[in-house]
Amino acid sequence: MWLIVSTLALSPGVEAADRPALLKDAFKDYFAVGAAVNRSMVTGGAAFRRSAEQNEMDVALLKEQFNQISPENDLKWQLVHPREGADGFDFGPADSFVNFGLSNRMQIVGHTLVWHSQTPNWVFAGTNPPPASATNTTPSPAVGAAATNGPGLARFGRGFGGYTGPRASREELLQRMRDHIHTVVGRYKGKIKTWDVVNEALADGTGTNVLRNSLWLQIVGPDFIAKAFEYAHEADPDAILRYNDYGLENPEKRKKLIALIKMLQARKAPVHAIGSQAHINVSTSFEIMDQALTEIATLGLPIHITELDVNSAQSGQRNTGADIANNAATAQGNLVADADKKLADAYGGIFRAFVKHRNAVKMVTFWGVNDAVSWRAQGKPLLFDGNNQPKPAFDAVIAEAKLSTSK
Ligand code: 9MR
Repeated sequence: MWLIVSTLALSPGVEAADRPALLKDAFKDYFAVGAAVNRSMVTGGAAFRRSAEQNEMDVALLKEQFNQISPENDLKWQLVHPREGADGFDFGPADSFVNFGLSNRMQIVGHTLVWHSQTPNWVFAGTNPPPASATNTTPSPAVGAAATNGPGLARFGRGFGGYTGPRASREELLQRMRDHIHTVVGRYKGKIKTWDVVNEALADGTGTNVLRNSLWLQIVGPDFIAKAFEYAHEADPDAILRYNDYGLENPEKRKKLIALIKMLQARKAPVHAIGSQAHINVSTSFEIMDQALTEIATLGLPIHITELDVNSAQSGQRNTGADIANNAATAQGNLVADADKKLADAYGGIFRAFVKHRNAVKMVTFWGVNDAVSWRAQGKPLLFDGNNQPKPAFDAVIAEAKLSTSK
């Protein structure tokens, strides 16, 4: 049992070479190594797919291996600010998350302030008639459930979140955004030191649109992104503010990222780091990640790998140009042949790239602690299995830290 082995590691008689490695120690000279946590991990008790005992083991693994945490859902607008008005906030779970990080001396990341998804309808509602093109009536996906893209959403991704009614004006929406950001960032000032300010604003695919067609874009216009960064900077001038997106291993999407960030930099928007989610699959090689990091690093900002997982399900070997929201559903069915080995090779390669780019890569966060709690559990995308046993991919990752120190 992994946790028993690691308790042994603390006994004086055990030789250093026999001690199991810890991710946070192995990479301590390069970057923080974190994990996304679900609500039960910070409040205790049973969780989605986990008994209370399993959850306790997950928490033990988290404390042992990781020195940074991100909340998988509890700081998203829909959860922290479900209703309009000063009484519209539900801070309980987010407070537990932050307190957990503080008591365990972990770096705490806030995810996420402005997103097209998991944002309640009231945010966009007002008295202006919607344009005739706003025909979608599919509701937002339930939190905790696999994210799916209903047929009515296919045209716009989940950008419309189901809301097709009369809309707020630009000024009203900006005011709501500012209030939200000031209240949430202000509450955790000095505690949450890094924020995903805007999440997934880039368009997918090879089209010429840089930005996703969301209600934020339609109602406010493209400067909703710069405004969000300005408000967050006002609320906590010391916080590291990230722009976060997925699919940046894909050259087409990366071009859009670079265009967007240059535009924000030209406007002197306070963007301090690039968050690259890295929801990738087993064919992502050292070369692909090296190229991505080389190009992103030209922006001159630190790079944080924010939601790392490597899907091993056959049907999940998605086209990296697709909307990530579709991907939980495709992480189904059989794993690729030699899945453990392919996963280990992929993880080895991408960590070699992270270490190579250590001057830029300052944080690596896995999107979950083990396969059982992953949003795409069937793709077995993480370093620990559902019993918290390290997989061959764990050894491959640790080997990259050792290789780099022996050079
Ligand atoms: O892992 C999260 C899952 O529990 C939620 O149901 C889902 C809802 O959209 O969001 C997942 O996390 C997403 C993250 O917030 C942003 N990038 C993509 C992640 C996976 O969908």
